[in-house]
Amino acid sequence: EQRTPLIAGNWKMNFDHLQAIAFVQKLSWSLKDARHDYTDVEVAVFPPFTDLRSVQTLLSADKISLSLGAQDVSPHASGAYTGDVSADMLAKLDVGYVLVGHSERRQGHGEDDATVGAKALAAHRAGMVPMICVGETAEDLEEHGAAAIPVAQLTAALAELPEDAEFVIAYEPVWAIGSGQAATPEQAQEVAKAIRDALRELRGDERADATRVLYGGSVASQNVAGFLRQPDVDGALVGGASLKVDEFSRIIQFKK
Ligand code: G2H
Repeated sequence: EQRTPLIAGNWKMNFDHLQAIAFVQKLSWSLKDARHDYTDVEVAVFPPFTDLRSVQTLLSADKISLSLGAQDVSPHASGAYTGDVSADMLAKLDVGYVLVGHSERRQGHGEDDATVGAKALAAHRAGMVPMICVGETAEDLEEHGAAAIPVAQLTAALAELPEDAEFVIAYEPVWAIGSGQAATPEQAQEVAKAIRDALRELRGDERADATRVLYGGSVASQNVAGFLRQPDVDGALVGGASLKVDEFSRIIQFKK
């Protein structure tokens, strides 16, 4: 198993483009310092749409080895979809990853599994890697246990994607998001393993072994290593703690 750990910062609706530039500039200094020991960790940021062009320009001008992600994408290719942003528009900005199915989209914007799958497909077609977010609510947990809903959400999304499509999975228990109450490393491992087992069934061993499964939900510098130590957890999707440059710098320098 040779999965490069991925630490992704989901900024959500924070930072205008000037703040974004200042943040990435500062982050790049600590990336350069830290990189000597951590060449095998991929770090990504997911800024709001309006910041992407500025961040892209900075990354390419300063040769900063930070991956770029978008928080959403239109399922449609182009046309009369007021307010939507297409996958091609994102791909042209060197966006490598697109979040799909984040619980804040599922819950706050009524996105169902079909929409999530269509968005994942749009990202894939444009040459980007969808980061498929799955997770159970507190009620789901009580009713179905931890793994059933995430696995069902994953299965539905993958039904829309071609067999050979690459993707990343972010397991984010809804009860752990922004609550300060993260899952335990053991809970994260249990579901990450169930997800990988499902991937084996759905896509075969090679894809299952190559696919990164991240944990998200109140990740911070104090708890990140515990998650990364788990055999089936390959990184973290970080929200609130990715907005403070010192804290995010400590997170990306996690020691196993
Ligand atoms: C979950 C996570 C990042 P936070 O939404 O996607 O946010 O770390 O603030 O719980």
